[in-house]
Amino acid sequence: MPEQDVAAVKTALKSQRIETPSWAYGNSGTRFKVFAQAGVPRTVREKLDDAARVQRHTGVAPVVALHIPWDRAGADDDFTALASYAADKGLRLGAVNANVFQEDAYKLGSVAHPDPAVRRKALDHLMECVDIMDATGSRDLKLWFADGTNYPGQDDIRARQDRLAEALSAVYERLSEKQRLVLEYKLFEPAFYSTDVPDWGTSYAHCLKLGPKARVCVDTGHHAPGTNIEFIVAFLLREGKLGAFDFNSRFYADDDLMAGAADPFQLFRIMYEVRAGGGLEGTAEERAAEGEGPGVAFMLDQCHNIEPKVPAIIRSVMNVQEATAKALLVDREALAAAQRAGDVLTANGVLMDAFNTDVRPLLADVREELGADRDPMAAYAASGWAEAIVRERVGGEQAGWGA
Ligand code: PSV
Ligand code: MN
Ligand code: MN
Repeated sequence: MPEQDVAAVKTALKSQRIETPSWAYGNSGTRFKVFAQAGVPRTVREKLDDAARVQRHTGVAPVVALHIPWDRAGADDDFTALASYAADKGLRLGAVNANVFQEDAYKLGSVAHPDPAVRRKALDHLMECVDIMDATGSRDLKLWFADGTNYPGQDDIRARQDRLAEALSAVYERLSEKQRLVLEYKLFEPAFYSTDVPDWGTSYAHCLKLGPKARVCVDTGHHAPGTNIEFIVAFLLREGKLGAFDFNSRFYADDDLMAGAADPFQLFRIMYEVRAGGGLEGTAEERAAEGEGPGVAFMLDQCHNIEPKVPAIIRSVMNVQEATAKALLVDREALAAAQRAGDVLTANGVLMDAFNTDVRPLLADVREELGADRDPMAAYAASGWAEAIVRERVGGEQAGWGA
């Protein structure tokens, strides 16, 4: 590859920002069991301390997404102070995730609930999340609704869409010009018969009606098996409606495993469509600013139930970087020529050549040039952090789902 091309690939890799989820630092589990791990953060600040380690070793993960109320606890309720704490650690606070799925009131839904009092309560929470964004300087409000029904006839599917649209439009109006909402979809779970935002088409249709500040969030674990996620990505980017990713891996359903663990080839295909759609162009600052370019947020949304959390997050960041590097290595001119000529095998070969390239040395150089570590996993293991947090984080209650 010509030297100037390598330089351009490196520049793009250096400007990528991978946002880590505060909840991935805390304890999590399946509905069968949460296995608590020693050294897990007890406060939001301790989650940020762990995130700062991920950033220190990788150099591309300075943003941390919050989940409310999981990250609303005692002293950390002052989100302006929390944002300065993050800044002191070289971090900034990212997407604010609303949570209208863990209270008894939400048994039959939140914003689509048949009872207006429950809908009001859910909307109040969404509004509160925007207040928090004002304090943290966050751009994105991430909305995922567990709303749906378990049995045919349980509720009116159309009426639920009307209620959903009403709430979305109210919160959309509350956003400032610099803020956005990203609407996440998921095929099923916890609702097993109908889900109110089950797929990208439903999310897209709502976002289109709402306006330019509303975009779709693609969680890679939220589709039916065999879904061509890269097609969805290509389509949404073309329409200017791709707002964010929740990256994770799945073998079966919403497994929330480390991004790139189950299917690195799929992650590469997704990142190639992001690149082709202009999602990697510009500086990190330009991409973070509303209205500038495609503005896609690369977030992780995963849970580390059986593996140590901080290195699992480091590994996930590296996996996203590797997929991105391979996507950037695709020889687009050769690909376009083969496509024009209808040369199926050559076109496919161009993509496979990039996918089969070992990009680890290139990424090691990128990290070194960023002042991070060539081998983040080894550097973390040697840092003593894992042992220190086990020693020091004693007493108190560990953070986890619902805490
Ligand atoms: C729902 O499955 C989801 O993907 C949403 O993004 C939630 O906010 C998150 O998981 C909770 O872990
Ligand atoms: Mn998600
Ligand atoms: Mn999920």
